[in-house]
Amino acid sequence: MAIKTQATTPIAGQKPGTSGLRKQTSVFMQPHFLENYVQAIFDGIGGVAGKTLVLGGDGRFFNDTASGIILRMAAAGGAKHIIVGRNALLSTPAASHLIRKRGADGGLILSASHNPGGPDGDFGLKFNMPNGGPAPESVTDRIFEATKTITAYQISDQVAPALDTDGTFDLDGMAVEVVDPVADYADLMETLFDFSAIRALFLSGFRMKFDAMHAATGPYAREIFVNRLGATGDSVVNDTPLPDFGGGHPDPNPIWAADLVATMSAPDAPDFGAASDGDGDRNMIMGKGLYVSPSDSLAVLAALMHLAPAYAEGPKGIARSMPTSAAADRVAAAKGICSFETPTGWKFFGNLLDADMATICGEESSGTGSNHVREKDGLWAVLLWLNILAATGKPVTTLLAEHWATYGRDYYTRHDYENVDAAAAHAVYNGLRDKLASLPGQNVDGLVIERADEFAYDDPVDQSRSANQGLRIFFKGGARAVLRLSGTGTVGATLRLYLEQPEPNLQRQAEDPQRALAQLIAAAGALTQINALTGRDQPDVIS
Ligand code: VG1
Ligand code: CO
Repeated sequence: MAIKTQATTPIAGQKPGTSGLRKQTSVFMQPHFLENYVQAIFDGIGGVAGKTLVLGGDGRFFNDTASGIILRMAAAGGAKHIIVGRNALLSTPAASHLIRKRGADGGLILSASHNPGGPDGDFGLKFNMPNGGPAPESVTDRIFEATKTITAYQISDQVAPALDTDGTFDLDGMAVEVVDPVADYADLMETLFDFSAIRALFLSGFRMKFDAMHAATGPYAREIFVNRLGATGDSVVNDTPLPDFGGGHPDPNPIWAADLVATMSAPDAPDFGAASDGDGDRNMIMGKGLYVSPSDSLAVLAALMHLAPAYAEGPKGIARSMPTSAAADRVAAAKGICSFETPTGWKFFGNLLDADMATICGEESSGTGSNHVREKDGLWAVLLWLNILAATGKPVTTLLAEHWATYGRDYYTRHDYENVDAAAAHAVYNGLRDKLASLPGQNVDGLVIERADEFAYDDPVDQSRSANQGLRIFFKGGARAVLRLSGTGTVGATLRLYLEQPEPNLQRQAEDPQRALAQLIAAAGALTQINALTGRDQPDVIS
Protein backbone atom coordinates (compact mmCIF):
# COMPACT_ATOMS: atom_id res chain seq x y z
CA MET A 1 0.00 0.00 0.00
CA ALA A 2 1.34 3.38 -0.94
CA ILE A 3 -1.29 5.85 0.06
CA LYS A 4 -0.57 9.50 0.41
CA THR A 5 -2.72 11.97 2.31
CA GLN A 6 -2.50 15.35 0.64
CA ALA A 7 -3.53 18.44 2.60
CA THR A 8 -5.79 20.78 0.65
CA THR A 9 -8.22 23.65 1.16
CA PRO A 10 -11.72 24.16 -0.27
CA ILE A 11 -11.88 25.55 -3.81
CA ALA A 12 -14.81 27.86 -4.50
CA GLY A 13 -17.26 27.13 -7.30
CA GLN A 14 -17.52 23.34 -7.09
CA LYS A 15 -21.31 23.27 -7.10
CA PRO A 16 -22.68 20.60 -9.47
CA GLY A 17 -25.08 22.03 -12.08
CA THR A 18 -27.76 20.51 -14.32
CA SER A 19 -25.49 17.58 -15.10
CA GLY A 20 -22.45 17.34 -12.80
CA LEU A 21 -19.61 19.81 -12.40
CA ARG A 22 -18.61 21.58 -15.60
CA LYS A 23 -15.72 24.02 -15.90
CA GLN A 24 -13.22 25.24 -18.43
CA THR A 25 -10.58 22.55 -18.90
CA SER A 26 -7.90 24.93 -17.60
CA VAL A 27 -9.86 25.28 -14.35
CA PHE A 28 -10.22 21.51 -13.96
CA MET A 29 -6.46 21.16 -14.50
CA GLN A 30 -5.54 23.58 -11.72
CA PRO A 31 -3.68 21.96 -8.80
CA HIS A 32 -6.03 19.95 -6.54
CA PHE A 33 -9.18 21.02 -8.44
CA LEU A 34 -10.09 17.57 -9.75
CA GLU A 35 -8.78 15.80 -6.64
CA ASN A 36 -10.80 17.99 -4.28
CA TYR A 37 -13.96 17.32 -6.24
CA VAL A 38 -13.39 13.56 -6.48
CA GLN A 39 -12.76 13.37 -2.74
CA ALA A 40 -15.96 15.38 -2.16
CA ILE A 41 -17.89 12.88 -4.32
CA PHE A 42 -16.46 9.98 -2.33
CA ASP A 43 -17.24 11.73 0.97
CA GLY A 44 -20.71 12.76 -0.28
CA ILE A 45 -21.62 9.12 -1.00
CA GLY A 46 -20.30 7.83 2.30
CA GLY A 47 -16.90 6.65 1.06
CA VAL A 48 -15.91 4.03 -1.52
CA ALA A 49 -14.43 1.35 0.72
CA GLY A 50 -15.34 -2.09 -0.58
CA LYS A 51 -17.37 -0.63 -3.45
CA THR A 52 -17.54 -1.42 -7.16
CA LEU A 53 -17.63 1.58 -9.48
CA VAL A 54 -17.80 2.24 -13.22
CA LEU A 55 -15.51 4.82 -14.84
CA GLY A 56 -15.40 6.27 -18.32
CA GLY A 57 -15.77 9.42 -20.35
CA ASP A 58 -16.35 10.97 -23.74
CA GLY A 59 -12.68 10.96 -24.70
CA ARG A 60 -12.14 14.69 -24.52
CA PHE A 61 -8.80 16.30 -23.66
CA PHE A 62 -7.74 15.50 -20.03
CA ASN A 63 -10.01 12.40 -20.02
CA ASP A 64 -6.98 10.07 -19.77
CA THR A 65 -5.08 11.99 -17.08
CA ALA A 66 -8.24 12.51 -15.02
CA SER A 67 -9.11 8.79 -15.23
CA GLY A 68 -5.70 7.89 -13.84
CA ILE A 69 -6.14 10.29 -10.92
CA ILE A 70 -9.62 8.96 -10.17
CA LEU A 71 -8.37 5.36 -10.24
CA ARG A 72 -5.56 6.20 -7.80
CA MET A 73 -7.97 8.02 -5.49
CA ALA A 74 -10.49 5.18 -5.60
CA ALA A 75 -7.73 2.72 -4.71
CA ALA A 76 -6.68 4.97 -1.83
CA GLY A 77 -10.30 5.09 -0.66
CA GLY A 78 -10.39 1.29 -0.50
CA ALA A 79 -12.64 0.63 -3.50
CA LYS A 80 -12.73 -3.05 -4.39
CA HIS A 81 -13.28 -3.00 -8.13
CA ILE A 82 -13.44 -0.42 -10.90
CA ILE A 83 -14.84 -1.29 -14.30
CA VAL A 84 -13.47 1.12 -16.88
CA GLY A 85 -14.06 1.41 -20.61
CA ARG A 86 -11.00 0.76 -22.78
CA ASN A 87 -8.99 3.99 -23.10
CA ALA A 88 -11.36 5.40 -20.45
CA LEU A 89 -14.06 5.74 -23.10
CA LEU A 90 -17.73 5.16 -22.30
CA SER A 91 -20.70 7.04 -23.66
CA THR A 92 -22.99 8.30 -20.90
CA PRO A 93 -25.79 5.80 -21.71
CA ALA A 94 -23.26 2.94 -21.97
CA ALA A 95 -21.90 3.88 -18.54
CA SER A 96 -25.44 3.89 -17.16
CA HIS A 97 -26.03 0.43 -18.62
CA LEU A 98 -22.75 -0.93 -17.26
CA ILE A 99 -23.56 0.30 -13.74
CA ARG A 100 -26.91 -1.49 -13.89
CA LYS A 101 -25.70 -4.65 -15.60
CA ARG A 102 -22.80 -5.17 -13.20
CA GLY A 103 -24.70 -4.10 -10.09
CA ALA A 104 -22.10 -1.43 -9.37
CA ASP A 105 -22.42 1.02 -6.48
CA GLY A 106 -22.23 3.94 -8.89
CA GLY A 107 -20.11 5.47 -11.61
CA LEU A 108 -18.01 8.47 -12.48
CA ILE A 109 -18.52 9.91 -15.95
CA LEU A 110 -15.97 12.32 -17.36
CA SER A 111 -17.78 14.61 -19.75
CA ALA A 112 -18.87 18.14 -20.44
CA SER A 113 -21.34 16.66 -22.91
CA HIS A 114 -22.24 19.10 -25.70
CA ASN A 115 -19.68 21.72 -24.60
CA PRO A 116 -16.57 21.97 -26.81
CA GLY A 117 -13.44 20.16 -25.58
CA GLY A 118 -9.69 20.67 -25.70
CA PRO A 119 -7.29 22.81 -23.66
CA ASP A 120 -9.44 25.86 -24.43
CA GLY A 121 -12.72 24.00 -24.11
CA ASP A 122 -14.61 22.51 -21.19
CA PHE A 123 -14.31 19.47 -18.95
CA GLY A 124 -16.75 17.88 -16.57
CA LEU A 125 -17.37 15.12 -14.07
CA LYS A 126 -20.58 13.64 -12.77
CA PHE A 127 -21.53 10.87 -10.41
CA ASN A 128 -24.23 8.33 -11.20
CA MET A 129 -26.08 6.23 -8.68
CA PRO A 130 -26.47 2.43 -8.40
CA ASN A 131 -29.63 2.70 -10.55
CA GLY A 132 -27.42 4.09 -13.35
CA GLY A 133 -28.91 7.59 -13.17
CA PRO A 134 -27.42 10.98 -12.32
CA ALA A 135 -27.17 11.72 -8.61
CA PRO A 136 -30.33 13.43 -7.33
CA GLU A 137 -30.17 16.86 -5.69
CA SER A 138 -29.98 15.36 -2.19
CA VAL A 139 -26.67 13.72 -3.14
CA THR A 140 -25.24 16.60 -5.18
CA ASP A 141 -26.02 18.87 -2.22
CA ARG A 142 -23.96 16.60 0.04
CA ILE A 143 -21.11 16.58 -2.48
CA PHE A 144 -21.18 20.37 -2.66
CA GLU A 145 -21.14 20.62 1.15
CA ALA A 146 -18.09 18.33 1.21
CA THR A 147 -16.26 20.62 -1.26
CA LYS A 148 -16.67 23.46 1.22
CA THR A 149 -15.11 21.69 4.20
CA ILE A 150 -12.41 19.50 2.61
CA THR A 151 -9.01 19.53 4.33
CA ALA A 152 -7.26 16.58 2.67
CA TYR A 153 -7.58 13.89 0.03
CA GLN A 154 -6.13 10.40 -0.31
CA ILE A 155 -4.33 9.18 -3.41
CA SER A 156 -2.28 6.11 -4.24
CA ASP A 157 1.36 6.66 -5.11
CA GLN A 158 1.27 3.83 -7.63
CA VAL A 159 1.00 4.40 -11.35
CA ALA A 160 -2.46 3.61 -12.70
CA PRO A 161 -2.52 0.82 -15.29
CA ALA A 162 -2.55 1.77 -18.97
CA LEU A 163 -6.15 1.44 -20.10
CA ASP A 164 -5.53 0.36 -23.68
CA THR A 165 -5.75 -3.41 -23.10
CA ASP A 166 -8.75 -5.38 -21.86
CA GLY A 167 -8.18 -7.40 -18.70
CA THR A 168 -8.00 -7.02 -14.93
CA PHE A 169 -5.07 -5.23 -13.33
CA ASP A 170 -4.15 -4.50 -9.72
CA LEU A 171 -3.78 -0.99 -8.39
CA ASP A 172 -2.88 -0.93 -4.72
CA GLY A 173 -5.22 -3.82 -3.93
CA MET A 174 -8.07 -2.58 -6.14
CA ALA A 175 -9.06 -4.52 -9.26
CA VAL A 176 -9.10 -2.36 -12.39
CA GLU A 177 -11.11 -4.18 -15.04
CA VAL A 178 -10.71 -2.74 -18.54
CA VAL A 179 -13.64 -3.65 -20.79
CA ASP A 180 -14.79 -3.14 -24.37
CA PRO A 181 -16.91 0.03 -24.11
CA VAL A 182 -19.23 -0.97 -26.98
CA ALA A 183 -20.17 -4.66 -26.74
CA ASP A 184 -22.53 -4.65 -23.73
CA TYR A 185 -24.34 -1.58 -24.97
CA ALA A 186 -24.75 -2.93 -28.51
CA ASP A 187 -26.06 -6.21 -27.06
CA LEU A 188 -28.63 -4.29 -25.01
CA MET A 189 -29.85 -2.49 -28.14
CA GLU A 190 -30.37 -5.87 -29.84
CA THR A 191 -32.73 -6.89 -27.05
CA LEU A 192 -34.89 -3.77 -27.50
CA PHE A 193 -35.33 -3.38 -31.24
CA ASP A 194 -36.21 -5.48 -34.26
CA PHE A 195 -32.72 -5.72 -35.73
CA SER A 196 -33.82 -8.03 -38.53
CA ALA A 197 -36.47 -5.57 -39.71
CA ILE A 198 -33.93 -2.72 -39.63
CA ARG A 199 -31.39 -4.91 -41.45
CA ALA A 200 -34.00 -5.62 -44.13
CA LEU A 201 -34.66 -1.89 -44.41
CA PHE A 202 -30.98 -1.20 -45.13
CA LEU A 203 -30.86 -4.15 -47.54
CA SER A 204 -33.73 -2.59 -49.48
CA GLY A 205 -31.55 0.44 -50.26
CA PHE A 206 -32.62 2.73 -47.42
CA ARG A 207 -29.81 5.21 -46.76
CA MET A 208 -28.89 7.01 -43.55
CA LYS A 209 -26.20 9.43 -42.44
CA PHE A 210 -25.16 9.43 -38.80
CA ASP A 211 -22.75 12.18 -37.70
CA ALA A 212 -20.86 11.22 -34.53
CA MET A 213 -19.28 14.68 -34.44
CA HIS A 214 -15.86 13.18 -33.53
CA ALA A 215 -17.27 12.30 -30.11
CA ALA A 216 -18.08 9.25 -28.03
CA THR A 217 -20.75 7.59 -30.19
CA GLY A 218 -18.48 6.93 -33.19
CA PRO A 219 -17.37 3.39 -32.26
CA TYR A 220 -20.88 2.52 -31.03
CA ALA A 221 -22.52 3.76 -34.22
CA ARG A 222 -20.10 1.90 -36.49
CA GLU A 223 -20.58 -1.36 -34.58
CA ILE A 224 -24.37 -1.10 -34.44
CA PHE A 225 -25.34 0.46 -37.79
CA VAL A 226 -22.60 -0.89 -40.05
CA ASN A 227 -21.43 -4.16 -38.45
CA ARG A 228 -24.67 -5.40 -36.92
CA LEU A 229 -27.33 -3.78 -39.11
CA GLY A 230 -25.61 -3.81 -42.50
CA ALA A 231 -25.70 -0.10 -43.27
CA THR A 232 -23.05 0.93 -45.81
CA GLY A 233 -19.72 2.12 -44.39
CA ASP A 234 -20.35 5.73 -45.40
CA SER A 235 -23.54 5.82 -43.28
CA VAL A 236 -21.47 6.80 -40.23
CA VAL A 237 -19.22 9.86 -40.44
CA ASN A 238 -16.82 11.61 -38.05
CA ASP A 239 -16.71 8.42 -36.00
CA THR A 240 -13.19 8.70 -34.56
CA PRO A 241 -13.43 10.28 -31.09
CA LEU A 242 -10.93 13.16 -30.91
CA PRO A 243 -9.77 15.01 -27.77
CA ASP A 244 -11.01 18.32 -29.20
CA PHE A 245 -13.87 16.86 -31.29
CA GLY A 246 -11.98 18.01 -34.39
CA GLY A 247 -12.37 21.60 -33.24
CA GLY A 248 -16.15 21.26 -33.49
CA HIS A 249 -18.96 21.87 -31.07
CA PRO A 250 -20.48 18.44 -30.40
CA ASP A 251 -24.00 19.72 -29.93
CA PRO A 252 -26.47 18.09 -32.33
CA ASN A 253 -28.68 20.96 -33.40
CA PRO A 254 -29.18 22.67 -36.77
CA ILE A 255 -26.48 25.24 -35.97
CA TRP A 256 -23.65 22.95 -34.87
CA ALA A 257 -24.59 19.99 -37.06
CA ALA A 258 -24.81 22.22 -40.15
CA ASP A 259 -22.99 19.64 -42.33
CA LEU A 260 -25.69 17.08 -41.63
CA VAL A 261 -28.40 19.64 -42.35
CA ALA A 262 -26.73 20.40 -45.69
CA THR A 263 -26.50 16.69 -46.55
CA MET A 264 -30.13 16.14 -45.63
CA SER A 265 -31.26 19.18 -47.63
CA ALA A 266 -29.50 18.20 -50.87
CA PRO A 267 -31.52 16.79 -53.80
CA ASP A 268 -29.94 13.35 -53.33
CA ALA A 269 -30.38 13.39 -49.52
CA PRO A 270 -30.36 10.06 -47.67
CA ASP A 271 -33.66 8.85 -46.21
CA PHE A 272 -32.71 9.51 -42.63
CA GLY A 273 -30.15 11.66 -40.82
CA ALA A 274 -29.04 11.74 -37.21
CA ALA A 275 -26.32 13.06 -34.95
CA SER A 276 -25.28 12.79 -31.34
CA ASP A 277 -23.39 14.91 -28.82
CA GLY A 278 -20.05 14.68 -27.00
CA ASP A 279 -21.05 11.94 -24.57
CA GLY A 280 -23.71 10.24 -26.70
CA ASP A 281 -26.82 11.01 -24.71
CA ARG A 282 -28.39 13.50 -27.14
CA ASN A 283 -29.88 12.90 -30.57
CA MET A 284 -30.85 14.96 -33.57
CA ILE A 285 -33.25 13.47 -36.09
CA MET A 286 -33.76 14.51 -39.71
CA GLY A 287 -35.82 13.29 -42.63
CA LYS A 288 -35.24 14.40 -46.20
CA GLY A 289 -35.09 18.19 -45.93
CA LEU A 290 -36.75 18.11 -42.53
CA TYR A 291 -35.44 18.74 -39.03
CA VAL A 292 -37.56 17.01 -36.39
CA SER A 293 -37.73 19.19 -33.30
CA PRO A 294 -36.84 17.20 -30.17
CA SER A 295 -40.24 17.88 -28.63
CA ASP A 296 -41.93 16.47 -31.74
CA SER A 297 -39.55 13.53 -31.80
CA LEU A 298 -40.51 12.63 -28.23
CA ALA A 299 -44.20 12.78 -29.11
CA VAL A 300 -43.84 10.66 -32.27
CA LEU A 301 -41.70 8.07 -30.47
CA ALA A 302 -44.14 7.89 -27.56
CA ALA A 303 -47.04 7.45 -29.98
CA LEU A 304 -45.37 4.67 -31.98
CA MET A 305 -42.89 2.97 -29.64
CA HIS A 306 -45.15 -0.08 -29.37
CA LEU A 307 -43.79 -1.01 -32.82
CA ALA A 308 -40.47 -1.94 -31.19
CA PRO A 309 -40.40 -5.39 -29.55
CA ALA A 310 -39.34 -4.24 -26.07
CA TYR A 311 -42.16 -1.71 -25.90
CA ALA A 312 -44.94 -3.74 -27.50
CA GLU A 313 -47.29 -2.99 -24.61
CA GLY A 314 -46.87 0.75 -25.16
CA PRO A 315 -45.60 3.22 -22.59
CA LYS A 316 -46.92 3.17 -19.01
CA GLY A 317 -46.44 6.92 -18.76
CA ILE A 318 -44.66 9.75 -20.58
CA ALA A 319 -42.42 12.29 -18.85
CA ARG A 320 -41.02 15.51 -20.27
CA SER A 321 -38.98 18.33 -18.84
CA MET A 322 -40.92 21.51 -18.17
CA PRO A 323 -39.54 23.54 -21.13
CA THR A 324 -40.32 20.67 -23.55
CA SER A 325 -43.48 21.26 -25.59
CA ALA A 326 -46.88 19.88 -24.67
CA ALA A 327 -46.94 17.61 -27.75
CA ALA A 328 -46.10 14.52 -25.67
CA ASP A 329 -48.88 15.33 -23.17
CA ARG A 330 -51.52 14.97 -25.88
CA VAL A 331 -50.14 11.56 -26.83
CA ALA A 332 -50.39 10.50 -23.19
CA ALA A 333 -53.96 11.83 -23.00
CA ALA A 334 -54.94 9.97 -26.18
CA LYS A 335 -53.44 6.75 -24.80
CA GLY A 336 -55.09 7.28 -21.42
CA ILE A 337 -51.78 7.16 -19.55
CA CYS A 338 -50.11 9.58 -17.15
CA SER A 339 -47.87 12.42 -18.24
CA PHE A 340 -45.30 14.08 -16.00
CA GLU A 341 -43.61 17.47 -16.15
CA THR A 342 -40.21 17.59 -14.42
CA PRO A 343 -37.48 20.19 -14.05
CA THR A 344 -34.69 20.34 -16.63
CA GLY A 345 -32.06 17.59 -16.29
CA TRP A 346 -32.25 13.80 -16.54
CA LYS A 347 -31.84 13.28 -12.80
CA PHE A 348 -35.50 14.16 -12.31
CA PHE A 349 -36.69 11.22 -14.45
CA GLY A 350 -34.90 8.58 -12.37
CA ASN A 351 -37.59 8.08 -9.74
CA LEU A 352 -40.39 7.88 -12.33
CA LEU A 353 -38.45 5.26 -14.30
CA ASP A 354 -37.52 3.27 -11.19
CA ALA A 355 -41.16 3.26 -10.06
CA ASP A 356 -42.29 2.20 -13.57
CA MET A 357 -44.53 5.26 -13.78
CA ALA A 358 -42.92 6.49 -17.00
CA THR A 359 -41.49 4.39 -19.84
CA ILE A 360 -40.27 7.17 -22.14
CA CYS A 361 -38.82 10.55 -21.17
CA GLY A 362 -37.61 13.51 -23.14
CA GLU A 363 -36.20 17.00 -23.12
CA GLU A 364 -36.40 19.77 -25.69
CA SER A 365 -32.58 19.85 -25.68
CA SER A 366 -32.41 16.69 -27.84
CA GLY A 367 -32.57 14.17 -25.02
CA THR A 368 -34.79 11.10 -25.30
CA GLY A 369 -34.63 7.83 -23.43
CA SER A 370 -36.52 5.02 -21.77
CA ASN A 371 -36.36 2.66 -18.84
CA HIS A 372 -33.59 0.58 -20.47
CA VAL A 373 -31.00 2.82 -18.74
CA ARG A 374 -31.24 5.85 -16.46
CA GLU A 375 -29.75 8.43 -18.84
CA LYS A 376 -30.96 9.92 -22.05
CA ASP A 377 -29.65 7.88 -24.93
CA GLY A 378 -28.85 9.25 -28.39
CA LEU A 379 -28.34 5.98 -30.27
CA TRP A 380 -31.38 4.44 -28.62
CA ALA A 381 -33.53 7.24 -30.05
CA VAL A 382 -31.99 6.77 -33.51
CA LEU A 383 -32.66 3.02 -33.33
CA LEU A 384 -36.25 3.54 -32.20
CA TRP A 385 -36.80 5.85 -35.16
CA LEU A 386 -35.24 3.24 -37.49
CA ASN A 387 -37.42 0.52 -35.97
CA ILE A 388 -40.53 2.65 -36.54
CA LEU A 389 -39.45 3.53 -40.11
CA ALA A 390 -38.90 -0.19 -40.81
CA ALA A 391 -42.21 -1.23 -39.25
CA THR A 392 -44.34 1.40 -40.99
CA GLY A 393 -42.46 1.65 -44.27
CA LYS A 394 -43.18 5.38 -44.20
CA PRO A 395 -40.63 8.20 -44.48
CA VAL A 396 -39.95 10.60 -41.60
CA THR A 397 -41.79 13.44 -43.36
CA THR A 398 -44.98 11.36 -43.67
CA LEU A 399 -44.82 10.18 -40.06
CA LEU A 400 -44.49 13.74 -38.82
CA ALA A 401 -47.30 15.06 -41.03
CA GLU A 402 -49.57 12.23 -39.88
CA HIS A 403 -48.66 12.92 -36.26
CA TRP A 404 -49.54 16.61 -36.56
CA ALA A 405 -52.77 15.76 -38.37
CA THR A 406 -53.78 13.46 -35.52
CA TYR A 407 -52.56 15.38 -32.49
CA GLY A 408 -52.02 18.92 -33.78
CA ARG A 409 -48.65 20.63 -34.12
CA ASP A 410 -46.79 22.61 -31.48
CA TYR A 411 -44.65 25.25 -33.10
CA TYR A 412 -41.55 25.40 -30.97
CA THR A 413 -38.28 27.28 -30.72
CA ARG A 414 -35.54 27.93 -28.19
CA HIS A 415 -33.53 31.15 -28.19
CA ASP A 416 -30.22 31.01 -26.31
CA TYR A 417 -28.29 34.06 -25.18
CA GLU A 418 -24.85 32.67 -24.37
CA ASN A 419 -21.97 34.04 -22.33
CA VAL A 420 -24.03 36.94 -21.07
CA ASP A 421 -22.66 39.05 -18.25
CA ALA A 422 -23.91 37.25 -15.13
CA ALA A 423 -25.37 40.41 -13.54
CA ALA A 424 -27.27 41.25 -16.75
CA ALA A 425 -28.62 37.70 -17.02
CA HIS A 426 -29.86 37.77 -13.45
CA ALA A 427 -31.42 41.19 -14.08
CA VAL A 428 -33.44 39.68 -16.94
CA TYR A 429 -34.51 36.69 -14.85
CA ASN A 430 -35.27 38.59 -11.65
CA GLY A 431 -36.96 41.40 -13.56
CA LEU A 432 -39.49 38.95 -14.98
CA ARG A 433 -39.86 37.04 -11.72
CA ASP A 434 -40.61 40.22 -9.80
CA LYS A 435 -43.55 41.04 -12.02
CA LEU A 436 -45.07 37.55 -12.36
CA ALA A 437 -47.98 38.34 -10.03
CA SER A 438 -49.00 41.40 -12.02
CA LEU A 439 -49.03 39.65 -15.41
CA PRO A 440 -52.35 37.76 -15.57
CA GLY A 441 -54.85 39.71 -17.69
CA GLN A 442 -52.21 41.87 -19.37
CA ASN A 443 -52.20 42.18 -23.14
CA VAL A 444 -48.69 42.09 -24.58
CA ASP A 445 -48.28 42.59 -28.31
CA GLY A 446 -51.79 41.29 -28.85
CA LEU A 447 -51.40 38.21 -26.65
CA VAL A 448 -53.30 37.99 -23.37
CA ILE A 449 -51.55 36.45 -20.37
CA GLU A 450 -53.62 33.86 -18.55
CA ARG A 451 -51.25 32.94 -15.73
CA ALA A 452 -47.58 33.10 -14.81
CA ASP A 453 -45.45 31.31 -12.21
CA GLU A 454 -42.04 30.04 -11.20
CA PHE A 455 -41.97 26.29 -11.73
CA ALA A 456 -41.44 24.03 -8.72
CA TYR A 457 -41.56 20.23 -8.85
CA ASP A 458 -42.90 17.89 -6.25
CA ASP A 459 -41.51 14.44 -6.96
CA PRO A 460 -44.48 12.03 -6.80
CA VAL A 461 -42.22 9.16 -5.69
CA ASP A 462 -40.08 10.55 -2.87
CA GLN A 463 -42.03 13.76 -2.25
CA SER A 464 -38.90 15.91 -2.53
CA ARG A 465 -39.49 19.45 -3.72
CA SER A 466 -37.29 21.26 -6.27
CA ALA A 467 -38.00 24.98 -6.40
CA ASN A 468 -36.81 27.82 -8.67
CA GLN A 469 -36.90 25.78 -11.87
CA GLY A 470 -37.74 28.48 -14.40
CA LEU A 471 -40.39 31.11 -15.15
CA ARG A 472 -43.51 30.21 -17.12
CA ILE A 473 -45.92 32.58 -18.85
CA PHE A 474 -49.10 31.03 -20.23
CA PHE A 475 -51.14 32.95 -22.81
CA LYS A 476 -54.77 32.57 -23.82
CA GLY A 477 -54.98 30.08 -26.67
CA GLY A 478 -52.27 27.80 -25.32
CA ALA A 479 -49.05 29.67 -26.18
CA ARG A 480 -46.29 29.57 -23.56
CA ALA A 481 -43.00 31.34 -22.93
CA VAL A 482 -40.43 29.96 -20.49
CA LEU A 483 -37.28 31.63 -19.21
CA ARG A 484 -34.42 29.73 -17.53
CA LEU A 485 -30.83 30.24 -16.59
CA SER A 486 -28.64 27.41 -17.89
CA GLY A 487 -26.85 25.17 -15.41
CA THR A 488 -24.25 23.74 -17.80
CA GLY A 489 -22.37 26.79 -19.07
CA THR A 490 -18.85 27.60 -17.90
CA VAL A 491 -18.36 31.24 -18.89
CA GLY A 492 -20.71 34.04 -17.84
CA ALA A 493 -24.37 33.06 -17.87
CA THR A 494 -26.64 31.58 -20.53
CA LEU A 495 -30.30 32.56 -20.74
CA ARG A 496 -32.72 30.25 -22.47
CA LEU A 497 -36.05 31.46 -23.78
CA TYR A 498 -38.40 28.65 -24.83
CA LEU A 499 -41.44 29.49 -26.98
CA GLU A 500 -44.30 27.29 -28.11
CA GLN A 501 -47.76 27.57 -29.56
CA PRO A 502 -50.21 24.83 -30.50
CA GLU A 503 -51.64 24.75 -34.03
CA PRO A 504 -54.48 22.26 -34.41
CA ASN A 505 -55.44 23.52 -37.88
CA LEU A 506 -54.09 21.17 -40.55
CA GLN A 507 -53.95 23.98 -43.11
CA ARG A 508 -51.54 26.00 -41.00
CA GLN A 509 -49.04 23.36 -39.91
CA ALA A 510 -46.36 23.82 -42.56
CA GLU A 511 -44.92 27.19 -41.60
CA ASP A 512 -41.41 28.05 -40.51
CA PRO A 513 -41.50 28.04 -36.68
CA GLN A 514 -39.78 31.44 -36.40
CA ARG A 515 -42.53 32.96 -38.54
CA ALA A 516 -45.36 31.08 -36.90
CA LEU A 517 -44.09 32.20 -33.50
CA ALA A 518 -43.24 35.81 -34.46
CA GLN A 519 -45.96 37.37 -32.32
CA LEU A 520 -45.03 35.25 -29.29
CA ILE A 521 -41.34 36.01 -29.77
CA ALA A 522 -42.15 39.73 -29.80
CA ALA A 523 -44.30 39.42 -26.68
CA ALA A 524 -41.61 37.51 -24.80
CA GLY A 525 -39.05 40.10 -25.85
CA ALA A 526 -41.24 42.91 -24.54
CA LEU A 527 -41.91 41.11 -21.26
CA THR A 528 -38.31 40.15 -20.53
CA GLN A 529 -36.51 43.11 -22.15
CA ILE A 530 -33.90 40.47 -22.93
CA ASN A 531 -32.21 42.28 -25.83
CA ALA A 532 -31.96 45.63 -24.07
CA LEU A 533 -30.75 44.20 -20.75
CA THR A 534 -28.17 41.84 -22.32
CA GLY A 535 -27.05 44.36 -24.93
CA ARG A 536 -27.71 41.87 -27.72
CA ASP A 537 -29.67 42.33 -30.95
CA GLN A 538 -30.59 38.69 -31.21
CA PRO A 539 -30.01 35.25 -29.65
CA ASP A 540 -26.70 33.46 -30.24
CA VAL A 541 -28.34 30.15 -31.04
CA ILE A 542 -31.85 29.52 -32.31
CA SER A 543 -32.93 25.91 -32.33
C1 VG1 B 1 -28.87 21.55 -20.69
C2 VG1 B 1 -30.23 21.17 -21.25
C3 VG1 B 1 -30.85 20.08 -20.40
C4 VG1 B 1 -29.89 18.89 -20.33
C5 VG1 B 1 -28.55 19.35 -19.82
C6 VG1 B 1 -27.53 18.23 -19.84
O1 VG1 B 1 -29.01 22.08 -19.39
O2 VG1 B 1 -31.06 22.30 -21.30
O3 VG1 B 1 -32.08 19.73 -20.96
O4 VG1 B 1 -30.41 17.90 -19.48
O5 VG1 B 1 -28.04 20.39 -20.65
O6 VG1 B 1 -27.39 17.70 -21.12
P1 VG1 B 1 -29.01 23.66 -19.08
O7 VG1 B 1 -29.07 23.77 -17.59
O8 VG1 B 1 -27.77 24.22 -19.70
O9 VG1 B 1 -30.22 24.21 -19.77
V1 VG1 B 1 -25.95 17.03 -21.60
O10 VG1 B 1 -26.23 16.17 -22.99
O11 VG1 B 1 -25.06 18.51 -21.80
O12 VG1 B 1 -25.40 16.17 -20.31
CO1 CO C 1 -24.71 14.95 -23.39
